[in-house]
Amino acid sequence: MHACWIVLGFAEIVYFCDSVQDVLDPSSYIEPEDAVYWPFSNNNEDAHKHMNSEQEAKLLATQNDAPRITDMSTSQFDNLIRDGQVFVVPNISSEWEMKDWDCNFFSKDKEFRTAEIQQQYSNGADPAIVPFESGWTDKDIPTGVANQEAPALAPFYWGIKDVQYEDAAFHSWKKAMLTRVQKSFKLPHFMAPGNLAFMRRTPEFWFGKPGAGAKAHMDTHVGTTMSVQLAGTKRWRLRALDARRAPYLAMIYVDGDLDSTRWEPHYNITLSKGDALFVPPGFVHETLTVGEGCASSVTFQFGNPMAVRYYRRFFPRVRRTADIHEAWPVIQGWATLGSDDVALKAGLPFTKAKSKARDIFKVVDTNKDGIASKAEVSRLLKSPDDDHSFTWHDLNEDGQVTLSEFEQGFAFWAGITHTAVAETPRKWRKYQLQDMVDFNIEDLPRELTQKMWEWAKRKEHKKSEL
Ligand SMILES: O=C(O)CCC(=O)C(=O)O
Repeated sequence: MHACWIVLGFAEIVYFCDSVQDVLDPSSYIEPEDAVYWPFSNNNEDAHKHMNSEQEAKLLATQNDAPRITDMSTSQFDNLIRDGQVFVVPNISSEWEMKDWDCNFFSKDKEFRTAEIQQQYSNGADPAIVPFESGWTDKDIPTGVANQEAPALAPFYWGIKDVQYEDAAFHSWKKAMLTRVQKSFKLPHFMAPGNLAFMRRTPEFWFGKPGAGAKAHMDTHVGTTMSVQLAGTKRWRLRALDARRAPYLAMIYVDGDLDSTRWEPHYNITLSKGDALFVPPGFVHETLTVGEGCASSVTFQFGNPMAVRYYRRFFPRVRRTADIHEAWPVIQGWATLGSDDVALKAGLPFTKAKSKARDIFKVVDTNKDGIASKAEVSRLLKSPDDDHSFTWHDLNEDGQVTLSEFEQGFAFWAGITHTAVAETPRKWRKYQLQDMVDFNIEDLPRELTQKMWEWAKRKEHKKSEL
């Protein structure tokens, strides 16, 4: 008798069976429950039933915090990131040169004060673009959101990372500014060294007076985001992407759209100076400066490790949510071990895919012992430091990938992809397959995306009635 393992959330469930079961057959696979997987505390709707809106606002402001972890080890960190968990590491910037870079610093600093910053999330108006030294904190530009919980004022953004590229937005940004930013933070001791280069490429700053913040939205970043509070106090509200029953090719979580209805954040986290918040990809987020002073913060992305286990466990919704579509080809690379077979792009039915998996496994298992080791996978991918593919397939996390794990990991990806593509109306299927080469789903005309959105909504509704 074999022991068959599946890992659900943090709970490992062991099945004993005579033959290996299809634990990742898309037709029977159930994604983990959000409230179990992400242990946010305030998930009991009954607790809200008898409250007035003021009481409820108070409750929401104090609950749903994320774990705050002070003695972080590398292995704990890597596991949290691979699982796509939300957490805070306090006091991360105490040894950084930028630790006291508050709004006042930027407006006075000899080098930075002339750099332009851009207003974000303003209410339809052309966003203001002003230098740091302009006294921008005196200006109140409304975001126009009706939702009382949402930020009423527009924040400012300094995307200094873009100075690396030809089309950098402003002449007032200098490469020397980015170099200084790059020298003014340190890689946290628990993060893999390879992340430093990643973080040096991605710094951006956000500023807001009390009441200002980013409207609820989802970014297309494929890696995890780290936001470090340099000054002031900021509230973050977060929600994981929702489960989906239909393939969406139109963005669901467009800037501020969620504010037209009431949305239920999973997390409500307040950051003070020195706190670092880690946000998995595919999370809706909204920010709000609270308290007295102007808030400044710096944000980075990194890719080592990637949130691979989160992507796998929630792949049915990830593959049906266009907002996170940049992850689709990346995940394909992990699941197929970088196969360049173009036909695979559209996935395969689960059973057919298991047989294809056996062919690929023969290539990776060079010593023919029935196990794909980390070294064998790395050799095939020609990438010694990349363990993302291995993590996708190592279902029981024992450090080796058996043939049956590989079959499941591969056929799960292929089966879900196949269904998402097959369920898409024929005339739009190309958008499932061509993305990110010459065109990006996000750039499709608004009328078309509106049709796609309405179609997906109807399809989802019909399925939920079955
Ligand atoms: O830090 C903030 O206030 C906003 C950050 C944000 O929305 C983003 O990085 O996408």
